[in-house]
Amino acid sequence: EGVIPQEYTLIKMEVLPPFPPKMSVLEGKKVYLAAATLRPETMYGQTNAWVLPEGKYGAFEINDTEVFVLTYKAALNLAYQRLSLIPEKPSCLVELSGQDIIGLPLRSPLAFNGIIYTLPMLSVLTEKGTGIVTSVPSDSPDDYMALHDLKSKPAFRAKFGVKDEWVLPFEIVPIINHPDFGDRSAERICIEKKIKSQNERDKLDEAKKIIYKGGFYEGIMIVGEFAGMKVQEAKGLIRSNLLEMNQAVVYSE
Ligand code: A2H
Repeated sequence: EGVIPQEYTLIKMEVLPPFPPKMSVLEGKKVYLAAATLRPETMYGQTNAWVLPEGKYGAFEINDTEVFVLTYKAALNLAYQRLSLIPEKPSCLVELSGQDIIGLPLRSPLAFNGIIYTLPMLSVLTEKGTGIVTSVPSDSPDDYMALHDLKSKPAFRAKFGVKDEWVLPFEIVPIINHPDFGDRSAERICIEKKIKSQNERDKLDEAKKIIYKGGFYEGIMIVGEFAGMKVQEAKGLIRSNLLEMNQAVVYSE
């Protein structure tokens, strides 16, 4: 909890019906996993969503028709930002664990993949953002290594009940050209740093530091409406579009 407020974009990842039995009370509602991101311009490259398997989540009423799945803490913050059916009070329809939502199929704004799945990542922090993270393995070393672990380790998939078809068909989608690391900068830096798994926290933090500056200040969009534009310039335009289309909301904490 910093002193300087962090402003995120919450991406509304729509849960596609039919819902599993634990979520049957939500039938007829528009249900979204709400993922907090600082990089809305990367949404073209989404391959999945991340949750913490043992994390505690809930389905909270945002208004008469829309429900967000996220942590209680995030629901409380949203309620104070006028995003709750009951003013200043989270309204939870059902409590869910991360394990309960693994495997949910999603449709997420801008993603070239029409349907993506909810998968486990062990480094998701439930105290930060919404506890839901959208995965862009082209540009995020955390996302790249977590997807790599699931793809390369059948036992890891089995442990969390992850089906092959939620993972194996999904490849890196190049979206940004990085001046030094190319258009799959996260993969490139993870290979160079010989990172073996999502558990190598220090190496991953180093990798992030190395690619982010160049990616953001000198990176060029290679897909989407703003292809050819600098990432730095495209970011605000893409964010405004998402907000205007009601495919995202602002969230600060
Ligand atoms: B970013 P900061 Cl492509 N636990 O979105 C772990 N990580 C979380 C999280 C949580 N509860 N909530 C958000 N995040 C991730 C895209 C992305 C992100 C790219 C590149 C870099 C990047 C796709 N994942 O973040 O600690 C989210 O991942 C680099 C900082 O608040 C979010 O943005 O600074 C970022 O961490 C927020 O991290």
